[in-house]
Amino acid sequence: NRLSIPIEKILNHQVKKEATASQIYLSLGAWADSEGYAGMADFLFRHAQEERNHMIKVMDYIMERGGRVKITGIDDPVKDPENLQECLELVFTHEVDNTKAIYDIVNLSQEEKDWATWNFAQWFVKEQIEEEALVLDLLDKLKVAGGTKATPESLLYLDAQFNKMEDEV
Ligand code: OFO
Repeated sequence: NRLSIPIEKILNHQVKKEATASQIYLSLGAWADSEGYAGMADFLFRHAQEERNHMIKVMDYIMERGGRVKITGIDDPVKDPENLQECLELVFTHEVDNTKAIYDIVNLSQEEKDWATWNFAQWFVKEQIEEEALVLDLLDKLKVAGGTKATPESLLYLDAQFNKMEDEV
């Protein structure tokens, strides 16, 4: 059976959200690079690509179910952070917001008894657990290094660690 109108709409909304996420990571990556955090910039740019892959995953699913993908404009990304702490907090807030959007898809698919979409959304439910945990881990590392009071030496060390962060899907 084809996607219902409300499910098609919420999935297209998610296509835009993933594109916006990619834009946010690009923007924060550009900020990190300009501040000299090459490792962090590299991590954020790689993650921007990951968000784009998420967008395409949702698009593929819409098309597979006989729906119509609608590509819209993307909102402006967040404004530049003041420091690394704020940068990571912005990323975390964004991921929490995305988790809510995924839960909205799960709820709607349950209401509509669209179990294929419900099942599809579970991949994202799991992904969000990983993404939130990853950012919390980065925030923890920064906290150990002294947070906003971290010395340049510890920030340099930390930045090198970010560069080594594993890529995901
Ligand atoms: Fe950051 O995750 Fe997409 O969905």
